[in-house]
Order: sequence, then structure tokens, then C-alpha cells
Amino acid sequence: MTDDPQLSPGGGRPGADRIAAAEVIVSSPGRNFVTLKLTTADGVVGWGDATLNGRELAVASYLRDHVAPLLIGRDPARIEDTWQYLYRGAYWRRGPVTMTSIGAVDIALWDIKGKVTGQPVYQLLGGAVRDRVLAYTHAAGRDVPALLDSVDAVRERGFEAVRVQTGVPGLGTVYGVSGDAAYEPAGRGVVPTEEVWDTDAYLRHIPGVLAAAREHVGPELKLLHDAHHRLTPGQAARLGRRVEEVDLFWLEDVTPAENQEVLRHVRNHTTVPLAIGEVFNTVWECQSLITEQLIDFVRTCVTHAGGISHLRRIAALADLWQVKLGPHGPSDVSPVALAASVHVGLSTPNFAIQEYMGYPDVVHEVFRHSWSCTDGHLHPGDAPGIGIEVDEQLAARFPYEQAYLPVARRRDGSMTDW
Ligand code: KDG
Ligand code: MG
Repeated sequence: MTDDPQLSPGGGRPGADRIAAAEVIVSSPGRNFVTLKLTTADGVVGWGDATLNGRELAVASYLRDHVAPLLIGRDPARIEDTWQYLYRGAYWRRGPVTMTSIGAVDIALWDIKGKVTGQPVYQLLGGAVRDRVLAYTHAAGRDVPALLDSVDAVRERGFEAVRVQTGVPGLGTVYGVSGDAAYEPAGRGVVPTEEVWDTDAYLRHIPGVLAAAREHVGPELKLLHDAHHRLTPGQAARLGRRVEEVDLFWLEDVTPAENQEVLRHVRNHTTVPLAIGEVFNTVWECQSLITEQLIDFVRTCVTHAGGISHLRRIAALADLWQVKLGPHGPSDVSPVALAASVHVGLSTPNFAIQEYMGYPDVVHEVFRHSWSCTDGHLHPGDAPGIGIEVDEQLAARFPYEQAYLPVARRRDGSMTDW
């Protein structure tokens, strides 16, 4: 700090351009979203996404109780300094709640900088390096015929890349095949529902499913599959080998990868492209996955991994090792975060693909956006900032409803990884 009474927190002199309000909006237009609104004294508004599926209120409290008071009076132009202040200035760092909060602030500050300068954020990030951003969406079915119908429907919408998930014989509900596209399987209620999971049954079934999908679509369509952290390194290595002929674009989250080193076993036994990282919150959680070239794609999300500034830092490290970015973007990542991610996608050389699950109409009405999705490609639009306007009155008509992803137990009743 300084002795000069004219200097305010965040550097510089107090003025009309300082952050005057930091508000957190929790709404549930079909599903829960946490949205940060920063307003400068002269009325410029910046939006950020702070949605953490199933832990929404923890982030809302972190922002309201611990971060908002620190932002008042700060200079919104100092994006990097604010990131460093919130990250290094707190003794308890990292983790999804902290990093999602920092991510929301960072996105909102980039939005303000764009509006103040009259530029879309991708221009401030160095300008477009591509004309549009490749997106993949989801196809799913309880069995193979239903899955192939779903793939056809996605192709008819113009998508060139599709994630394929199916039910498993003998199991009831299975991850990614809930039928409720709006909620990326989640149920309302105070306690999560429980599902039964059987890795052996999955491993017997899935290679045939992926082969059938490839046979059905021919060589060009990009096929992706998410194992959702359910395998050991040995199981993952065997699965990778068995599906090599399918020519997957990626096989996602084969292991939890909390221990990054275990991926080496998978890597040594299969050439199937590996994608990991939607649950990672910082570059340090994917550091050795990248520098040891244990993965091909890093899936960190702009919201959960510290915002635009930190996602760019992860991308920069990944670029040195020919690892590409393929950010998380299901329906629990709000249109605000999607906007931020697409600005990064348009301006980052090693950005490969953006997940895009889409949203029900009401979500588009609450979060009006300049981004668009046409023929399986996204573009952020050219509105200043990230290109989002939130209809706060409409959002207020949809109060928070407690909801959780289901949890999964093995046949013997023990818990399995999400
Ligand atoms: O909140 C959890 C979901 O975002 C997750 O299940 C989605 O794995 C997912 C994906 O790849 O979209
Ligand atoms: Mg996933």
C-alpha cells in the first residue's frame, strides 16, 4: 500500500472507472447457474460465470463474502494484478471453489475491458487465428440403434464431431445417457440419486459400440468418447488398444489422473489420443501431463480453471508440447463461460475443439449472447467484451433449486469414481 491518500486499492487514483459493485446472481432457468456482475462507477457492466455443478452456493458465498469486498474500488483494467491478488493473496489457494470464483472475476474483467475499448475480447487476445471454432456435441442412446439415430440427428445439424455414449447391458442408468439433455445427468433433490456401475460390463460392451459407430458414419466424422474417470490405468490401456482401429478423435478421462504419473502406463500401451482435465483447476494439475506428453488434449474449462487469463496460460504451456486445448462445455457451463471460451478458441493457435451441448430456449433468453453456432462451428460475434447481456428480471423468476449429479456404486456397494 501507499501513503498517498489519493491512491486506492488496485493501484491508480479513485475514479469513475473503478469497480463500484460486485453482485452474485444465482438462478435456475432449467438448471442452476451462478453469474457474477461487476459494475464500474461509470456504469460499465462485466459478466462472469461461476457455476460449479452441485456446489453452486459454495461459490456464491466465496464470491459474496470473501471476494466482492476486495473488488470494490479496484481498477478493472488491472486484470492480471487482480488474478494474482486473488490467487497469491489468499493463503488457501487452488481447488474448484476458489478457482471458479477467480475465473468469474477474470471473465468479467475481460468483458469490462472489451466494453471500455469497444473491442470483442478475442481482439484483445491478439485477434483471430482462425475463422471459426470447431465444436463437438453429444449423441447418446440406450442401445446401439438408438445411438446411431442420435448420431444421424447430430450430423443433420451440421456437426463434424460428436461424442458417443451408450447404455451398458445389465446396468440401469448410465453416465451421459440420461435423456435429459438440459442437465448432463443430474436430479433435483437434497440427496443425489445412486446408480450401479460395472466396469467389466462397460469394457465388454463399449469397443463394439464404438466400432459400430465408426462403421455407420464412415471415416470422416470425428468420434469422441468419455470414460468419465471410471478405469484403472491397466483397464484404460487395454481399452485404448482395443479401439485403435475406430480412429477416435479422443478418448476422454480414462482415469481420475489425480496421480498424473499413472497416465504413462496408458500412454505406453496405446496410441489412442487422450483427453483429460475438465475437473482440473490450475495449470499445476496438468503440468506433468503436458510436459511429459502424456495427453493430447487438455480439457480445462474457462470457468473452473481461473478464467480467460489462466486458460491462456495453460494453452501456452500446452503449445510448447504440441498438446491442444479442447475445453469443457456441457450444459452446466453457462452461456457466459461458453462466450469466454469461444473468444479464447478463436484467438489461440493450439485450440482444437470446443464442447457444445447446447441449451434450452429459456437459457438463451436469460443469457442473450452474440456467439453463434452454425454447422457445428462457433463464433463469438463482434460485440464489445464477451458479448453477453443477462436478463436479470427473467433470471429472478427462476430461483435456485437444489440438484446434484447422481453418484455411482459398484455391484458390491462400494463407491466408484464419478
Ligand atoms: O458437472 C459434470 C458434467 O459437466 C460432466 O459430467 C460433463 O463429462 C462431462 C463432459 O465431458 O461434458
Ligand atoms: Mg467429460
